[in-house]
Formats: sequence, C-alpha cells, structure tokens
Amino acid sequence: MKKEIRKIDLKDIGYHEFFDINQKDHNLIPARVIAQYKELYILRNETSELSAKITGKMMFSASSTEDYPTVGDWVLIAVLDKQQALIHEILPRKTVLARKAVGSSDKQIIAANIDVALIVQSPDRDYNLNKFERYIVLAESENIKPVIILNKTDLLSEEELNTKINELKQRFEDNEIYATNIINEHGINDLRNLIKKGLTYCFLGSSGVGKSSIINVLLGEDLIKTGEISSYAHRGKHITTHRELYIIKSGGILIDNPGMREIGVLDSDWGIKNV
Ligand SMILES: Nc1nc2c(ncn2[C@@H]2O[C@H](COP(=O)(O)OP(=O)(O)O)[C@@H](O)[C@H]2O)c(=O)[nH]1
Ligand SMILES: [Mg+2]
Repeated sequence: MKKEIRKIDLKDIGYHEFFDINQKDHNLIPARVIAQYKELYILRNETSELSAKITGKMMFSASSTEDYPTVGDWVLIAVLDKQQALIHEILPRKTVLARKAVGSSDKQIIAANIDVALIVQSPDRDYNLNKFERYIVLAESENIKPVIILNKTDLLSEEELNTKINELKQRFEDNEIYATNIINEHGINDLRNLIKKGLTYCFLGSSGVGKSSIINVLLGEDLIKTGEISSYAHRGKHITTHRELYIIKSGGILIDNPGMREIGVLDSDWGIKNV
C-alpha cells in the first residue's frame, strides 16, 4: 500500500527564516529529517518523503556525532529521483536536545530544532519528581520550553490525582503541567490547544509511560505502534518503517522519543538501557 503524501508548506513542518539566511547553495533544496536508521535518513519536503544518505565529503569531514544529521534537522539536499536524495549539509540548528553519554564526554544528540519538550511520566512507571527535574534542566539548557505531562490519570483516584498535581505545582511552579489519560481522553484537548502550527514538540520520558499513545490520540489515527514492541510494521516500503516525526493536520510537529533505539533510553538514573 502506497502512503498518500499530502502537499505541505515547509513552514508547516517548522521551516523558518533562520534557515534561509544560512542557505548558500541554491541548487540544493531544504528538507527535514523525520527519521534516522543507521546511515539512512528519511526526509520530508513539500511534496514527498525521500530516503537519503550523506555525501562522502560530509562523511569524511565528520568528527563527532554532532556532524551527522539527526531527527528534526533541516538539511540541504540534491534530489536523485522520486524517492532518493543526497544530503549535502546540515543547516545550523536552532536548538539541540542532547545528553552526555555515560562514561564519556561525548554528546549524544537526541533531536534538533525542538521548540517544546513534552516530558511524560505515568504513576505506574517509576514515577519520580527528580526525573522531571532532570529533563527540565536538559531542555532549559538549550532554550527549549519544558512542559510536564502526568499521563494515565485513570489509574489514580481523584484524591491521589489531586495530591500529585499539587506536588507538581509546588515543585515546578514556573512550568505548564498537564494531566492526561487516553482512556477517556482527559486533558487531551488542553494538550491539543498547546500545540501550535509550525512548532516542533518532542516527547520525552521512559518507555511505557504512554508517549506514543498520546501522539496517536493527537493525530487521531493509530499511526504509531504502541506497547512493548515499538518497531513499526512494514508497509511494503522501508521508508515508512521508522518514522519519528509526525505532522498533525492542525499544524504542529510531534517527535516521538527520537533516537532512543540507537542510543538507549533515558532511564531513572540516566544510564543506558538497551531497547
Ligand atoms: N491506563 C492507561 N494506559 C495507558 C495510557 N496511555 C498509555 N497507556 C498504555 O501504556 C502502555 C505503553 O504505552 P506507549 O504509548 O507504548 O508508551 P511509550 O513507550 O511511552 O510510547 C500501552 O499498553 C498503552 O496502552 C493511559 O492514559 N491510561
Ligand atoms: Mg513509544
């Protein structure tokens, strides 16, 4: 089954004058990295989804992981045919969501050009206020707005929910806090109203807290597979198998736990856990 591609404006997937100024070679066109699979990148431009590799020149001059494209990046490409392109350069990043690798000074890039970090926890998965704190620090260090989401509120009594919300409000008085669940969609509309056209939102949080489920509800379609196994079902073409960036119809770009398959997930003590 061939996926239907909607024609979109680049601005709707987060393109900004900021990137124009930095675009020098006009034979190349901009596209956004929506997924990465080892050395293969999936890109989106106005009219199509393309698979791409970086040029040999880029590969040989790369000295760290920061020199490789990542989900959310804007890149300049030469289109080879209907489905393939070559990435010539990465446009300067507005923001970089990154963390230090355990036991090394190397930075591991999680995603680029993120405007808002949606930090999700649920009461059934090692719920911990310090974890919110760590993600908030990570986001704010890059001028990314952190937003707190307490998901699976259906698992709490009204009293427990109020206690948790008060706890959050006290500790994180400067941050927006959302309480949601996908069972009766409590709080989902508020979250939907937060999401603005052309901005990029990255969902962060441990495995199993409901990030993909929330994105599915926001998208209004069961686009991402939820549950323990997070690999995406094949649809005949490899380019639709590993998407991490979703464009919602009302505008707004959602990124689901980018790069975690490659670099491990952020667990409670920031160690690397293989998924
Ligand atoms: N009770 C309840 N279960 C949820 C909720 N959100 C997600 N789940 C379940 O939690 C599990 C993990 O969800 P998933 O979206 O895959 O989590 P992710 O790893 O953060 O993407 C799935 O079985 C979901 O059905 C919720 O609001 N309430
Ligand atoms: Mg998921």
